[in-house]
Amino acid sequence: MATSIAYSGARRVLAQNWTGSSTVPSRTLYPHQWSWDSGFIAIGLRHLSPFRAQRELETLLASQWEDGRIPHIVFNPAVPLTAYFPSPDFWRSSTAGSAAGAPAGAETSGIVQPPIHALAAWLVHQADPAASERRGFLRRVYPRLVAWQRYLTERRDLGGLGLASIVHPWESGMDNSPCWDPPLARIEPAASASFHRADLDHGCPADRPTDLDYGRYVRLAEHYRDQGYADDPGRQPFAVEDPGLNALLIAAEHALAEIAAELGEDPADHQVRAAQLTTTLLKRLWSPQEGMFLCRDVVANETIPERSAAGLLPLILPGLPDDVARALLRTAAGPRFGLGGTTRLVPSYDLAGKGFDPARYWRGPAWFNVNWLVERGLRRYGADLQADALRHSLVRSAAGSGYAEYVDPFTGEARGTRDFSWTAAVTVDLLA
Ligand code: 9WN
Repeated sequence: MATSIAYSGARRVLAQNWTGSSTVPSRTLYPHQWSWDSGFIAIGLRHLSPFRAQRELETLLASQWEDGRIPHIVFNPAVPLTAYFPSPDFWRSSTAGSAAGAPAGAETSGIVQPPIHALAAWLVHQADPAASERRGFLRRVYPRLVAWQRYLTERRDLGGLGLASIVHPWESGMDNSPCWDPPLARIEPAASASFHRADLDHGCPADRPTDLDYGRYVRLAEHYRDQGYADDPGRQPFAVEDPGLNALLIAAEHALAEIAAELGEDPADHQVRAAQLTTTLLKRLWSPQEGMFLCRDVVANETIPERSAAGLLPLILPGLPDDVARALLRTAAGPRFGLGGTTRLVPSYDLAGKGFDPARYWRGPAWFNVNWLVERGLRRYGADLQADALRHSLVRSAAGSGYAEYVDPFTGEARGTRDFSWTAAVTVDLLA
């Protein structure tokens, strides 16, 4: 009974946030289409309507830039500029991004988010292969997904070793993670009077990033925009290799291999790339001392000594060495993340870290998309009992919090906005 209530509640959230061609993360706080949100949303929608799930991804891909990037926001022109900051007049993609091939007929942001999309497309196809084939879904999205991967592996290889770098904290999807504090400390914040934070019209300030963070986000985004969104190595004030984004990049390469094989094409290129990227990820970001992956500051050429849940996400990847997989499972269940012990869900950041805050966004609260990925990772490495317990806790916390954007990792108390789409989507996926 409880699960059927959770399922129908999640279905209601996804229905009310559907705009006709895609889903907003939240009707109030995020009234446009977001890139990695749409990936998670499609993964849930595939159980409710394979057509809507396909449409979700295709709508996003329709605003892909010619250089292959998928922008992190596709703006809805019917929504007033004041509803969300930074708005289209800040990013000016159709003009400032023209050299990078931004579409002329749509307004988007110019930065990106983690590449969950190929995995999402593969899972959407598998939900109803006949419906997918009828619409030629995979055949149409495959070249676009390949171009997206190549943008990340080539244009964003700012460290020169093969991994993709983010050039803005928003690109990690984990905006104010303490991992960004050291590289952000070098950035002169934009004056707070130069912009208006629309997020505070809807969100509680204690749950959101600080004004100082926002000043730095604005400065970095302006800098990138004013260079025409060019990705020249050495010209980015902020460049970080994030294990979360790179884990999804590799998972996407595995998914593309499956898609290629399904289309009768040779999957070898994707398989080789996935294996090479995994080797590089291990060499470059694995910390045997910490028992998890850490971020690397490409500008300062040093490891960032902060532990966030992003460092556990490579658990979703096949082929990790046994000692690495075992250490990741231990770290997840240890005092820093408390899985199966002190926490209900994996927190976004180290419980013992100096920046930990159970309420503030990506500095401690538990997020449902991250926990959905951890659940998959636990299962991949044989920790089925822990995965079952996490699945149960995810569903209970999602429904119990009104499908909150994020929750207190100890109590499950709702934080951020409610009726949040990916919280509902992963609930549907876990219950389907
Ligand atoms: C900036 C939409 C997005 C998520 C991100 C989350 C938050 C935006 C914001 O909301 O970021 O992109 O305005 O705070 O951090 O992961 O994709 O749900």
